[in-house]
Formats: sequence, structure tokens, C-alpha cells
Amino acid sequence: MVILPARDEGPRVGLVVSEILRTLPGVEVVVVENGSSDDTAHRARQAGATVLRSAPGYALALKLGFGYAEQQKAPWVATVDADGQHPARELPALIAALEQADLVVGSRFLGVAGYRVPPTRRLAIRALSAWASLLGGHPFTDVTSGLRAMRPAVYQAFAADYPPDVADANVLVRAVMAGWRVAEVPVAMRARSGGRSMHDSPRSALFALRMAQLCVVEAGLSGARA
Ligand SMILES: Nc1nc2c(ncn2[C@@H]2O[C@H](COP(=O)(O)OP(=O)(O)OP(=O)(O)O)[C@@H](O)[C@H]2O)c(=O)[nH]1
Ligand SMILES: [Mg+2]
Repeated sequence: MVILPARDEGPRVGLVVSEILRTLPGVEVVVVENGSSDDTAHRARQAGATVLRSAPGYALALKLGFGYAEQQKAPWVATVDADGQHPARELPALIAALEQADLVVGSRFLGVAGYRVPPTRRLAIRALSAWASLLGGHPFTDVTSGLRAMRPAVYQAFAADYPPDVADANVLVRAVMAGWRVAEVPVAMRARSGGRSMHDSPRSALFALRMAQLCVVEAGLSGARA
């Protein structure tokens, strides 16, 4: 099952869903939408996706999707951005890597040419990756990548308990601490194909700091989970 969190991706989500269905015929594509002021849900449904509506936010959209995957007994789950950033052709390698890992992350920094990540964003991702690697004791290069694949044990645990506000690097630290085998595979990513990034605001610096703090919490260095 492929899960796409989506908000205001109407002009893009249909193409993304079609591309996935062409690459993985017969797979269930689930778009989890909330807070859109456009026709995201309609376009996703038209392209052949199952559409769910969740409570507000990116993390809660994913959590609802994981719960749905559990109900449907999906053999694996992949998460993909609905903005055109993650080429569907990368999915087979991600899913194949689940033979050796419980959670697989698609990394845009492992040598495959892709789009030019803006310097400030690149620096932030590098710093957060180094921080999560240090705390988790496991090497990461792209902890904010939303292109991931996981086995049932992992998505079932996330369906029961997923960080509600910020869920990126901290989720990977949690996975390592839980003893899951986490792997990165090289992927090519594109720039989002239009619309607005959730990180295009002055609040994204606060978001990064909160993520860094939650990595510490997940590593168990500051007591119970926030
Ligand atoms: N359901 C839901 N989806 C969201 C929300 N915020 C972001 N998303 C989706 O989550 C995915 C990732 O968001 P992006 O804004 O692309 O974040 P990003 O990939 O880190 O940033 P870019 O590199 O600029 O694309 C996209 O498919 C968004 O539509 C939200 O509040 N609710
Ligand atoms: Mg994106």
C-alpha cells in the first residue's frame, strides 16, 4: 500500500497517483487529506486513489493511513509526497530493500543526481541527519525524507503511537531505539512540482529545533516521550 499525505495538492496529486499505479499495478494508493482549500480529494479519487480524511497535520495524516493499512493487512507500506517530489520509479527498490530491513528511507544524498536542494534546506537536513545519527547510533543522511517503506510491525506500531506534531528525524531515532533494522537507499528526487511547501515559512526554523529536541526525547536522554 502506498500512502500519500496531501494538503492543497489538487493540481499535482492526480499525476502522482497515476504514476504510482502505472509503476505498481494493483497496489492500493491511499491519499490522506486534511485542511485543503482545493480539490485534492476529488482529483485523487479520480486518479484511482482511496481517499481518507484525517485530523489536521502531516503526522496525523500518516498515523491514520497506518491504521488503515493495518485494517487492510497490507504486506508493506510506502509513504510518498503528493507534490511530485518522489518519482514512482524509486518505489520498487525501496520495497525490495524491505527484505533486509524493517524500515527503508529513500535518501537524496547518496550519490544519485536529482534536483538542487536549496542551500539552507540542505544544511538543515545535514545537521539534523548528523544529530539523529549521533543520538541513534546509526548513520543517516536524509532524515527528513518522506519517501519511506516499512514492514507491518513498523507501521502497526506507528498506527498505535506516532508523534502528533513533528514526525521526521525523531521517528527514525525511535525506530533505531526500538531495535528495528533501518536502511537508507539512494533515490533521485525532484523539486515539488508546484504549490507551497510546508517548510516555506519562518516557522520552519522552529520546526527544525523541535525535531532536534524530539530526537533527544526518542533517544531516551531526557526522560519520557513528549
Ligand atoms: N494531510 C496533510 N498533508 C500535508 C500537510 N502538510 C503537508 N502535507 C503533505 O505532506 C507532504 C510533504 O509536505 P511538503 O510540503 O512537500 O514538505 P517537504 O517535502 O519536506 O518540502 P518540499 O521539499 O518543499 O516539498 C506533501 O504531500 C504535502 O501535501 C497537512 O497538514 N495535512
Ligand atoms: Mg515535498
